[in-house]
Amino acid sequence: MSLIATNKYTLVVGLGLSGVSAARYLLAQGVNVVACDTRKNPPNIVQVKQDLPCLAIELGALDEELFVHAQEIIISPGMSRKTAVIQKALAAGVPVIGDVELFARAVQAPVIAITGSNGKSTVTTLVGEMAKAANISVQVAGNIGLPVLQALSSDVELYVLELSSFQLESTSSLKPVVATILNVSADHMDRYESFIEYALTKQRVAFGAKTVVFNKQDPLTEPPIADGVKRVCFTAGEPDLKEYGFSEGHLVRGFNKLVAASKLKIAGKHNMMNACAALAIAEAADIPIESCLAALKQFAGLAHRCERIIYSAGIDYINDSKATNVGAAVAALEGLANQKNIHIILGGDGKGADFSPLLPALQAYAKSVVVIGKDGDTIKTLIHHNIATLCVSSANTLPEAVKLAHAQARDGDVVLLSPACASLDMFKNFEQRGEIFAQVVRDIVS
Ligand code: UMA
Ligand code: ADP
Repeated sequence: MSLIATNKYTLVVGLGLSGVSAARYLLAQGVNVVACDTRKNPPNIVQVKQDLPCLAIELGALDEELFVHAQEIIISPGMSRKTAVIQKALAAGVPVIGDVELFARAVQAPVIAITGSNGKSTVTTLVGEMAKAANISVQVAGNIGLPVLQALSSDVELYVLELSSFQLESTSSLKPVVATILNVSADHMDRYESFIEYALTKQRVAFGAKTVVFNKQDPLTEPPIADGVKRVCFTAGEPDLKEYGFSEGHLVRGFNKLVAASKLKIAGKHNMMNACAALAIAEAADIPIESCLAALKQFAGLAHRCERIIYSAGIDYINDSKATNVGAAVAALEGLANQKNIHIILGGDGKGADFSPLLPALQAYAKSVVVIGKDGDTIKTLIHHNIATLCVSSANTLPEAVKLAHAQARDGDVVLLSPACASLDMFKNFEQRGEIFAQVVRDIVS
């Protein structure tokens, strides 16, 4: 408390990427900033202390006094608003906002805001590429990795932001030119009390939006919005006039064929949805369709998302490490299978998920399953009870799991890492999990 005895201060909670960017931004504006983090050693703390010598830092157990006396709190996305000290501060009347709200207060250029349970990074990147192809000075940022405050610049003509539910919890005045929820399936059930609470948090993306782009097949993606807000929709099926969708092997707008799916470098039904969403968003942001189609034809997808590592001896090895929830793993099974030909590696930290929505896709498309990680046994038991004929084995490590899947695979099969779980119980992040998978696959087949 001595740090703050006499001063008015803004409290930054969390010293990860978002917290450090918020502290840096506020200090540059002459604000008195105190930062705290429950971790005794948050990442890069030595560097942060060196770069921001004026930043007062408190590490370890959170001090309630620091919270209730702050003028404003900037909360990091990884920290829940339900944390006791945050609740105390809110009760004391202290505003609690996130880095995206700070960004919203400062930003001048239009913002496209993209959320959803799956496909955010893919669609955000694709829309960014479409804007680039139209020679727009565009900046992609947010949950995709670059904190929004670090992306603020007067040179930017258009921001394309990927926003997580965690970020949306503490954002209320972004007023995007286009807002979209791509899809809603259960995720982060260790943070939200119910699926509805999670879905409603996603709907915050549409606050003050000029146009809302929604998924016609997923009612939770269409938030209640005021009269006068434009709506554009996309679908995986045949669209109505002025809608984006899929018909006779083509992406279409109404009856108008735009591009054959076979001309694209991305594949799978979920990616066709993503392409339609990106086209609908781009139309709402006035990006010319010719530029959009040129960018779409070039777009090869992102690493760790249904990424082919190698095709060897008639077997496809696919890294879908970014499938950190059940919906993404179902999309991979449905998108990659040719009848029952998939050997899938599942498991990790399920974040409180109900895995049962995996069962129909496993029943239809999986030839074998290997489970790993914290929730591997839960998945194994669920499958044993519901699909007794499906062979499920356990592995202690990912390399062991890859070897087991490989040993069972035959000509025409797919070996797929699509864990339906977060990676943090066994790996630094999903990228490391995907890289280990790819390395083991290469070692095995070479
Ligand atoms: N943490 C503590 N104590 C604290 C503060 C944080 O233990 O006092 C923990 C959190 O629980 C979390 C970790 O530290 O496990 C990082 O949290 P953070 O809020 O400091 O995260 P940042 O480094 O600021 O990164 C965040 C997003 N991370 C989260 O929302 C958890 C990044 O998304 C995002 O790229 C970055 O801001 C820039 O905008 C990552 C993510 O996993 C990729 N997002 C989740 C997802 O996609 O499912 C939502
Ligand atoms: P996010 O940023 O929302 O996590 P990504 O584009 O990084 O989305 O993809 C994450 C996972 O979701 C990958 O496994 C990918 O194959 C899958 N995925 C991508 N788009 C969709 C979609 N429209 N529906 C379901 N799953 C999807």
